[in-house]
Amino acid sequence: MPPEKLDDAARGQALDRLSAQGWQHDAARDAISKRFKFADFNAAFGFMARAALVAEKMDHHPEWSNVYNRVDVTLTTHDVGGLSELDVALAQKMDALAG
Ligand code: H2B
Repeated sequence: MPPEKLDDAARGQALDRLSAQGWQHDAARDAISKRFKFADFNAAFGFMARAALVAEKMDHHPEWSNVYNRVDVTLTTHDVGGLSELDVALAQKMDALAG
């Protein structure tokens, strides 16, 4: 089943929850972003390694970059040109992995 773009009600509900966890919505792209900060590079890269395995299992992949202890993540569903449930699910999994 291909993902579906969230409708306005579902997007609003998801963003309410995600913004409380530090995710920001880019309305122009219909994407969410968060900066994760860790103690050091080892912790940041460990998070990326664990998140990469989750992303590959979901077949849903982040746009992200790393500088030392920082990981900047943007999630959107390229196939639908905006947010889908997959982005919400991956965001929640990333938050759980980041502890
Ligand atoms: N990741 C993201 N973020 N968006 C997508 O639309 C997407 C993906 N599509 N990973 C998947 C892969 C698709 O290309 C494969 C063929 O399922």
